[in-house]
Amino acid sequence: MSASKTYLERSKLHANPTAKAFLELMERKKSNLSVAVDVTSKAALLDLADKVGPYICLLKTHIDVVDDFDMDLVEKLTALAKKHDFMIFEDRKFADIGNTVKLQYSSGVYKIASWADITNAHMVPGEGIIQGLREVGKPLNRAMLLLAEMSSAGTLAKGDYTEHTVEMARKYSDFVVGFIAMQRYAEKEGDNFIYMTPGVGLDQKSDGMGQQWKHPREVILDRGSDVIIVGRGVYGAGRDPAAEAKRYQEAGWDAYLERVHQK
Ligand code: 5BU
Repeated sequence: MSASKTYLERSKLHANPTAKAFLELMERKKSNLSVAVDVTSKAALLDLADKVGPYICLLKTHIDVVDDFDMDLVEKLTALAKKHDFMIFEDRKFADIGNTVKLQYSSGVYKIASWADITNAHMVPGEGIIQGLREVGKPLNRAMLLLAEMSSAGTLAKGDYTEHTVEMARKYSDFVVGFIAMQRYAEKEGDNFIYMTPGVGLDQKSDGMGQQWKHPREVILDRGSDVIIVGRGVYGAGRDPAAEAKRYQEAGWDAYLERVHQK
């Protein structure tokens, strides 16, 4: 599916209901911005989600960093998702054998499958990880991304590893709807993957701990990704999260418009 097609055109061709709805939502809301809300209290998380909600297509959580997590948080987050029209992506990065990830996805304190529209996994364990997660997620109409590459310096997810990950996504494309990636890959006929890229910032290049930030225009226009994932660029010290989210939304959307009009 060429990068020059609109999100709406691509949504019509998608078989996975969550991916289809997500692509439609992006077009309706004119947003390819996902905000990574890495804060450690329930109140701060809800406050941030409410502030950035109007500008995002996807809220990315690390639910296990919230000190006072409870199911009430999940209820309130899903209510905010309805109010502002966004989806929720739990960036869980599953990385175990199929049987274990099945339990981690469905059970425990977080019961991720019960509320997260999208989650993700590493391919390190092999194909069984997809089979395990798919058993739980497919009946619930959930979607998954595979980590094909990472944004951090020295990442080992590259070359053959990335290529193998793409092959596995093709094999299970009813549930694996895309990638965490740093660029769009060469596509085969029938591919309709959604690419999401973390490590995005308008003002800074690095955090001194291996994170590498790229400009939204580079990510969407030059590298052909579909969604920019932004954390501290939006809510970092001294920033106004709503104003920053609007700024990133505009930067991401302008780059997308330029891309699809470049046919
Ligand atoms: P930042 O504050 O914009 O650097 O936050 C980036 C978020 O994306 C953070 O939640 C990371 O866990 C997440 N991330 C990443 O930075 N790089 C990756 O390769 C992957 C996820 Br996968």
